[in-house]
Amino acid sequence: MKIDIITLFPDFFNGFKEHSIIGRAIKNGKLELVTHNLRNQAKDNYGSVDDHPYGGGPGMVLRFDILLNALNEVKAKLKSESPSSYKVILMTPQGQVYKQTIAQKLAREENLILICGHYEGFDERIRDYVDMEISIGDYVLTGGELAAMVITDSIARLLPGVLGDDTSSHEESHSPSTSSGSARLLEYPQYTRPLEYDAKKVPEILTGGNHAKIDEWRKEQSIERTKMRRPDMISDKNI
Ligand code: 6GU
Repeated sequence: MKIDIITLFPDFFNGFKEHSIIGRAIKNGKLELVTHNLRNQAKDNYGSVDDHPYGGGPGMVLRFDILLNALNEVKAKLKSESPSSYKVILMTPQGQVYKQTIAQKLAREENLILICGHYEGFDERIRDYVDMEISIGDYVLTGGELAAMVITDSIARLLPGVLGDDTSSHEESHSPSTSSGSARLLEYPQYTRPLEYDAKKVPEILTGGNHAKIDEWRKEQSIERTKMRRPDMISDKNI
């Protein structure tokens, strides 16, 4: 999978690209992550990429020509320019609210192109050139970069071979349960050594060696936890 990110702040992604699971996925060739500086599209000596909004109002707006040229440059460098081989995603608080099922769909694409907005926004006309608009939640960020990292991270960990253990991305919170296509449960509680510390003990069932019982306990814990913490995620038909 290749992810191209169009941004005014490519340096934001430096730490993200270098460390931990994402860093390793890039080194191992499972993920290619390329940032493109929108500033390189500027036609004047000042490097300006934004301008005042027509009709007046506060703030600056990212220019349509700058955004479109950046997008076309990225597309031209793809291995295949066939529209079926990539998806263009605009990062905006006005987009569809991101969730795990979207991550799972996007993880099947060959190429993603993420466009990060900044300042007050971008010229409306760029919307006609994107396949999808994504928001990562109901709050406003200063720019799309953090959102682009959230999306990249959530997709990268679903790519084959990126997590050490292939099952670890399946069992956890927010993944579809295997028994029902639509159920989403939070993950059960996990424990490791020491067995007892500060008078707090690990539940006995986990050390008894009865794996059927352990599975049953974990499922119950998942359901209880989801009911308590995220009743919006659950309905009786899902269990
Ligand atoms: Cl994708 N961009 C911005 N600027 N703010 C957001 C967002 C995106 N998602 C949630 N808030």
